[in-house]
Amino acid sequence: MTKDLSGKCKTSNKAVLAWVEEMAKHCKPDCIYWCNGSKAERKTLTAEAVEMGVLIKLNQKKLPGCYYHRSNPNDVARVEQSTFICTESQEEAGPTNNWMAPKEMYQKLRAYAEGSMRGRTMYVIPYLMGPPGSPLAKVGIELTDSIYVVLSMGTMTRMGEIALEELGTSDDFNRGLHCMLDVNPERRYIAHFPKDNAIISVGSNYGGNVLLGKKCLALRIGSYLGRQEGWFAEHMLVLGVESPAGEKTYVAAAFPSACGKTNFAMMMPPPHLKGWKIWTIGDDIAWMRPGPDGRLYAINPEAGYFGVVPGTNSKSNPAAVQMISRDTIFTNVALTPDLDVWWEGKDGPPPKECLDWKGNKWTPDSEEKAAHPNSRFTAPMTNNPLLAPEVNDPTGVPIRAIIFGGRRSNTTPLIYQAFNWVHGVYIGATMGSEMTAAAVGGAGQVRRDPLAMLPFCGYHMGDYFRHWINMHKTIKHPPRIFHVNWFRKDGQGEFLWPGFGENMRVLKWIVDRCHARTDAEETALGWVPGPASLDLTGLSNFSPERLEQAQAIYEEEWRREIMMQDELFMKLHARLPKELIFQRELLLARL
Ligand code: GTP
Ligand code: SPV
Ligand code: MN
Repeated sequence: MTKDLSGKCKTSNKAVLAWVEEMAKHCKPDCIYWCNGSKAERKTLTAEAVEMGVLIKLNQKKLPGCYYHRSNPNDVARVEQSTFICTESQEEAGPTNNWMAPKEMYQKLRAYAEGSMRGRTMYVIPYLMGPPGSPLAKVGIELTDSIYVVLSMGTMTRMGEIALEELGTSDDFNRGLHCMLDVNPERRYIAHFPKDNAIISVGSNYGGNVLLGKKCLALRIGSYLGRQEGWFAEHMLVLGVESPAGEKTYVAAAFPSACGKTNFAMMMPPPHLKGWKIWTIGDDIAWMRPGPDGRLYAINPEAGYFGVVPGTNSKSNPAAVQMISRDTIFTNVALTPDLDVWWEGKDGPPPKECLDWKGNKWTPDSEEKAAHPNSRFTAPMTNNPLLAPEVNDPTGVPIRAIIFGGRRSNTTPLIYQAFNWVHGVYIGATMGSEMTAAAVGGAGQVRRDPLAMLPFCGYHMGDYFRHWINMHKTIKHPPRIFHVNWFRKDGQGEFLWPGFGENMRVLKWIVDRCHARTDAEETALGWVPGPASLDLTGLSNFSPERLEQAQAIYEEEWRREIMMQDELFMKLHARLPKELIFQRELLLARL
């Protein structure tokens, strides 16, 4: 068992010490380990995780620094039905969130947590979200009995002493408690207490349920604080586009879970546009606030990527292939006999035989998938060959365009631009998308996912729309707003648009629009590229007719779409900004 657990407390912060002591008394671990975030510590803890069987060491010749993890098969994705926002009133959490009174939830979860770390180690993880010294950065402390969480948080955040240094003597830190319990869906709760800046997660050991800096702090608690303090916490990638002339334009994009953020943030332009270059700031979360010059500035609060593995190959995402070839934890992919990893959509042929994500023997004849559709890599951002140097800039980067997008096999065109800010907020608020494996249940069904924040907004969705409309007044030079859909299909069920690196062509039009140097035509939905302004040079098997199909707006489909949007609007009725209802009427009038 535990060999070297000498992690000593390196803080004299009274609030931290008192809280850790209180939680330790309650959870009753055998020992407490304070993470310092050093390389030596990572080495020791990794070796310990291997010894415990939590990780398998992969083939170090092929995959230096890489490890393999299998989660409990009942615990493979976020569980939205177990996620709660515990505000004083249910009204404050709104109709799109599960709610329980804070007192009741504290009581329930404290009972689960009591004594639950007997015989186990409680790890104290101080972590910093955002570049050190950034006015947008925040400190959290996660207490966990999962060594997998420790190692993951070490990659996903700036973990250890750096966070305690940033905190100093302040008591302003997020208090996060994670207890694995027996990893039983019946006792699985991810509970947020926005007023206390606190999170309790029990009964899971997977991704967004337990890496508390990510969805819980950076999005749910973050969005709650952002509304109070005048900033945005969003489910958005952030990237920089460098033109052949060296001009850099920063763009943020909100696509729902498993709808293409990581791929877009790490895009490799096609040969025809090879003078253009993409720089990644972040692939999942953006914290944005107006700067003194009237522009909207964004930081990436994270330090790593927890990305979808299936479909990753040297054609779809060459930068990711390079990034995950070292220092990466693979969760729920397939394991080959030579301790390499495999997944559906990887380069090369499938292995003749391997173990699937559950550890069962798998061959190409097997009916089931070898890798779970929500299998993930956990890789440090410093491995990304496209990492923007600005990622550590405490002031962030000025955003020129915001792109919304969903996964829709019909109805929604490849690209259109909002007429103005409020129209853009309407487009974001009414976003629809087919559900994916990133959350348990409902895969393939279209649902409303406003600004890709349905599972992540820590308060009433109507108030969230209001916040977006109001913020316009504080941003003198607001970003232009766009909507994309990479996933529209033709009559044969094939994607109309080639996607991935070819998305650069759409992004180039967006950037050119921001700099007012390309034309557009007005449609009922918004501005679309003029006849020759979307550059299709060198795109094989893609006729102008196919583009027409990808851009088509069918009145019948849109009338149905607006009816579907009404379901969400009716739910939010009491707090729905009137501006959005006017936008709906204007759209109907234009159709
Ligand atoms: P989360 O981490 O869950 O928030 O997801 P994400 O938005 O970062 O999604 P990601 O980039 O990992 O993509 C998810 C899935 O969409 C993968 O299976 C990709 O292969 C697929 N995908 C991404 N971009 C495109 C595209 O342009 N076209 C098509 N057809 N598929 C895409
Ligand atoms: C998502 O579901 O949007 C993710 C993965 O980014 S998780 O961290 O599990 O939420
Ligand atoms: Mn995400």
